Amino acid sequence: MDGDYGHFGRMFAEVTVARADLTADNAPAEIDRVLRAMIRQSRPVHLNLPTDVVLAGVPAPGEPLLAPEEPAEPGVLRDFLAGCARMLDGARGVTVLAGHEAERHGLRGPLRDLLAAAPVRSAVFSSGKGVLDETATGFAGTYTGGISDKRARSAVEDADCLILVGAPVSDSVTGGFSHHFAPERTIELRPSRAAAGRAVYEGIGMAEAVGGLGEVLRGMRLPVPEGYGRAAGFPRVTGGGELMQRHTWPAVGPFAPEGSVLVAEQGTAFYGAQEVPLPADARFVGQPLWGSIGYTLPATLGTELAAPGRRSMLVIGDGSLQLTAQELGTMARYGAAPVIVVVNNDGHTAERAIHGATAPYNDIAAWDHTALPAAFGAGPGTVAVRVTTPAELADVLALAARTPDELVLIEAVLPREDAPELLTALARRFAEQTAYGA
Ligand SMILES: Cc1ncc(C[n+]2csc(CCOP(=O)(O)OP(=O)(O)O)c2C)c(N)n1
Ligand SMILES: [Mg+2]
Repeated sequence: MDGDYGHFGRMFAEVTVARADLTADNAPAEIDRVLRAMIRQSRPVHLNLPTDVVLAGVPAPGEPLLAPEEPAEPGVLRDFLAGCARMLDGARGVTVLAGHEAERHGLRGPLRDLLAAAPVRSAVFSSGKGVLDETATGFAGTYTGGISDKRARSAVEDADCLILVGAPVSDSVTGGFSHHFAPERTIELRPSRAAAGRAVYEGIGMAEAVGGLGEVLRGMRLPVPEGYGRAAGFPRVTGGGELMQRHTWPAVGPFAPEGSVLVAEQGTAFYGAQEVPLPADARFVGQPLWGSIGYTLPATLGTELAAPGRRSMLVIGDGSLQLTAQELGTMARYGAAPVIVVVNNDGHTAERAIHGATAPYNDIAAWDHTALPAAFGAGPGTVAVRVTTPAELADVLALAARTPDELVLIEAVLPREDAPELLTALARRFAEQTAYGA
């Protein structure tokens, strides 16, 4: 309260693509400018609305908020596609690798068409999971650099031509920067910029570039690459013994119905969910880039409210749940009916795998998870069950499928140090990269 009302605007300027302090005079133009940037770039913006401007009258805008997207300069697009054609010509293996910008910029349809244009393999970064049809021929799973399984690694690293679509690199999606993309064999599409090998072309939107690449591919006779067409298998693991991570994800996967949403929180849940092949038209929500735990329970409220007829399944750790658990109350209030699998492994297992396996900062209070829905006001039909064996998990998932209109909370009790292989490998790398003192 030092009288400077600009602090927050200046803070937001660092993490937004446009922002404005509204006045009665500038509001119509500034609101449109900022919202346009938000929609076009699919990134955050900030509008500061002072209380004395809230009720100010302003003229209605005379034109629609969004003019159609500017197409690329025809010459630039032509040069880019010619560069791509030279790289694709004679390629024996072509692979598309998609990241989170592909989903944000609405490329599901264009990418499906691209993959139908030729025998092209496909893979996703963990950040892009869900944007490609995982039931399609040639889908090779999640690529995480040097810690990927053989199939995904070979699809990406042995490709004669790799097409990166909206896939910026970060530590966690690349297995601690252990990825290998040869620049001269890589076509890279990012919002409003495209590169064919080392040549960069400005002003080309991703949808336009994907469409153009589809046409180039359609006109070529690409050979069918080795390994194309084998479906990613998923073993069924059951049994009456103690429930482990390796039982949990194979059980959760087949449960997710077509067109549903799988939301996965950072922690063992996110990496376990990477092993879950999604049914056609399913969506995946996660956020491995910043990985801020507590995000997914409110995000699940969002996915439920956005499309009430569609079911969301959230997989979340006991530690992450404690950051935003109160949103169960908002779910109850709006009658949202997701399936929530709470991984109860007695604290921060993902962090224990990196540093401080027994450190007190990785411990949490032991909550009574199955009591939470009732405490937060969920109705009498709510299902809340604790499971400790694969058979119990299978039973309650079957019950969840029979009760699509009820909130279902499943507390899955798992061993404290058990983690999916992908997380174990990633944590080992992070531990090496951030090793401190002997
Ligand atoms: C806001 C925030 N704080 C801390 C972290 C670091 N962090 C990443 S995973 C994790 C543990 C998550 O524990 P839990 O939800 O129980 O998942 P588990 O790995 O045990 O299944 C923590 C603390 C983070 N990502 N975000
Ligand atoms: Mg935990």
